[in-house]
Amino acid sequence: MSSFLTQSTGVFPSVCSLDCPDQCGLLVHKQDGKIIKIEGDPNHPVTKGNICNKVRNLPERIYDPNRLQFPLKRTGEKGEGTFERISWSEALETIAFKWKELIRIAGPESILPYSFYGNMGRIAAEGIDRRFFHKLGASRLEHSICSSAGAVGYRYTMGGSFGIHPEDTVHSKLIIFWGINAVSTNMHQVILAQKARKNGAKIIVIDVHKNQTGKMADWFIPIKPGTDTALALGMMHILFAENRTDNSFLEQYTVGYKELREHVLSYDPQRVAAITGVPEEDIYKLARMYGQTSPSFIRIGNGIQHHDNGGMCVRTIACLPALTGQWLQKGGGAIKGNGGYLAHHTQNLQRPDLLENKNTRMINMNVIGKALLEENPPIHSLFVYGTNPAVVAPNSEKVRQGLAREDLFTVVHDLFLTETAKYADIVLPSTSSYENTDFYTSYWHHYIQLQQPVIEPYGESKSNVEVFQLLSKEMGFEDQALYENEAEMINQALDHPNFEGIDFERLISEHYVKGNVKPLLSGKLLTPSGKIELYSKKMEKDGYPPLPTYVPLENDGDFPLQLVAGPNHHFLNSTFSNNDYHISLAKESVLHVNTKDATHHGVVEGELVRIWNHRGECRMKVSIGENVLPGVVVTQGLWSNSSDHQQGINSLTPDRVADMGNGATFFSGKVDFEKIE
Ligand SMILES: Nc1nc2c(c(=O)[nH]1)N[C@H]1C(S)=C(S)[C@@H](COP(=O)(O)OP(=O)(O)OC[C@H]3O[C@@H](n4cnc5c(=O)[nH]c(N)nc54)[C@H](O)[C@@H]3O)O[C@H]1N2
Ligand SMILES: Nc1nc2c(c(=O)[nH]1)N[C@H]1C(S)=C(S)[C@@H](COP(=O)(O)OP(=O)(O)OC[C@H]3O[C@@H](n4cnc5c(=O)[nH]c(N)nc54)[C@H](O)[C@@H]3O)O[C@H]1N2
Ligand code: SF4
Ligand SMILES: [Mo]
Repeated sequence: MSSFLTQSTGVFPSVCSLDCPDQCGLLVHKQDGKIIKIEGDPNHPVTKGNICNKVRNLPERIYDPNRLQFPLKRTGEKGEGTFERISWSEALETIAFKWKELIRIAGPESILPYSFYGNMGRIAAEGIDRRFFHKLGASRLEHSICSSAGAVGYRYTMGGSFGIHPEDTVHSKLIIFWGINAVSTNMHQVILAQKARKNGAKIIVIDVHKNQTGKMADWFIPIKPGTDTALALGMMHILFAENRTDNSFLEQYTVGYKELREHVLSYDPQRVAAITGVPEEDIYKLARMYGQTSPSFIRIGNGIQHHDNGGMCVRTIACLPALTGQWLQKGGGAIKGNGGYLAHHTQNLQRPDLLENKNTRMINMNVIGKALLEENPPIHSLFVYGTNPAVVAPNSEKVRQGLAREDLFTVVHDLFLTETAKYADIVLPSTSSYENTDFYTSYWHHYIQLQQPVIEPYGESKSNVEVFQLLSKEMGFEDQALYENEAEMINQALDHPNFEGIDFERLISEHYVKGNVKPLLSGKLLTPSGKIELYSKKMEKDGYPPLPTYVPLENDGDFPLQLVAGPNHHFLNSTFSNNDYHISLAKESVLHVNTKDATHHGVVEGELVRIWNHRGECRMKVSIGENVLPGVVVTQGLWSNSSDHQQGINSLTPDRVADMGNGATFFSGKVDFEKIE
């Protein structure tokens, strides 16, 4: 038993389990066995006691009266949300009976696990589950909804998810937040940037929306959605033309700068201004500031890569720091994601050897609606955990149609009766991460942390580990790997050079431990040449232009407005959008509209509008002003469909896949709107 559980009152170190780069160290206050308060742990080396309001108010979610306590069986129509309580043994027997039958009749690939990072714990999110589904022989899921286009693009240039050390950015003199709403989504990077600003740094924000982050910038640069590649190429054009490049760096650490120099000649500022909407003089000003200031740091966000051309966009921006030799300066360079530094032994943890058929099909999670409706041979069963596809996946009308199939046997394991769970045949209650043992590796800072159970499981809820072990037993699987405990799995995962000398015991005693992180350019990069690839032969082989190239967004139909529907400050994806307290903080969803478009559409501030396109529709109020460019509309938050505020925004978003990584294209959709009389 965890030592924390034996003490009914006390303060216990914990880690935020949400899908957020900051991965804060927390102090959980417990009284009489219940969490009464959550605050930041000042001892965490990077997050230093600061946390967001969402998690400060997390007890409201953990003890939300709507939280699931018991397994449920559906009694009404799919999607309706009528269920009755059943026992765990009935739930497990029902699932195993159905799956054994499906495996016999249609083969194991007729079963599809569908998951994401509602809990970032390595064992919960991509450990025990992988072992189980490998053994089962289920179809595999391509986990591409979040950052895969950008990750692939960045990898072509830099070899993997390796950027600079966040703590070093206090030394930066120029910080560009590029397509990231960091005030909401990476608040500790903002704290570091504010420190740098006290030392004289300037902060630039390049975004399609002047949101919280744009408002704190020294210079906000509005840009047309999906055109950032052209802006970066325009900057390169000026840097080369005005001899502002670091040629000895380029010579030693990069491949292809001469080809790039020729190539960017065609991206003259006049042409780039026409593409991006950024005035010519601003392109010059930006390029010159970037060329003159060192160290300079670019925080590359997820926003720019949720587009048809998102992979190429990140690949292109990632070339910029090399042009001025920034990677050798403390606080110079970029961060897209730093997950590479804390990569663990995934084979040990996930045990792909348990999967007999190495050709098992792979389903892209971004097209789950289409897959449920059209995949052949069909998917007959879906097991959803750690995600809420009815709300978060694109083109959600299709997703809901797929989930509504009478011949689809769906199981959802979650803490709440989410929109997705309402379509389930069986719902299993999940513990929160504060009830589990797991380890966490940030994709921004360099620390690994341990979560030990602070409270007993809520009601009859069970962790992912327990659920997959019970299912293994029920299925009659005997492999030892399916029954190992958390400490054993953690030690197997940490058997990796990044974690030399770190094991479960050390995580218990130290709680926050730094991975074995080496400076980025101290050895060869993981690109084919070992250098920064401005010209990439590998891209050419993979069917892309070998040099950074601007490709316009796909035609998304004859609608006048580009819709950018991103995260909400008070939610974490759809998490918290079903908790009254957090809804009260977020108030209501609004559509930000430029004054010109509002006039053109005949709407005034606060009016309710219907937004639609060929995929679906939803409703919300308009907020009119100059925070978005004409031709662009923005809304924030993955609200539950059933909340009064709006129908799901993803009814409108495209399920096309991006240029790289089969990534999502949430922000490349077009819409129109009209006033509701
Ligand atoms: N509060 C809160 N924090 C979160 C989340 C949340 O839901 N709420 N979600 C978490 C997750 S899973 C992720 S992936 C991250 C995402 O967080 P971020 O990396 O910040 O990504 P987004 O918020 O999706 O988009 C960032 C910005 O890109 C802008 N943008 C969209 N298209 C373009 C474009 O073409 N060009 C430019 N320059 N800008 C563009 C958007 O207006 C937005 O301000 O946040 C994590 N943190
Ligand atoms: N329009 C639009 N759509 C988007 C985005 C956008 O910017 N705009 N962002 C996209 C991005 S970047 C992402 S990452 C996705 C993410 O979307 P999701 O991965 O679906 O994230 P959440 O909505 O937070 O849902 C996580 C679910 O996991 C549950 N959960 C938490 N802990 C556990 C656990 O330990 N076990 C189990 N079984 N369940 C648990 C939570 O209760 C919650 O219901 O959304 C994508 N969708
Ligand atoms: S959501 Fe992000 S900022 Fe908030 S506590 Fe968790 S890791 Fe920290
Ligand atoms: Mo994400």
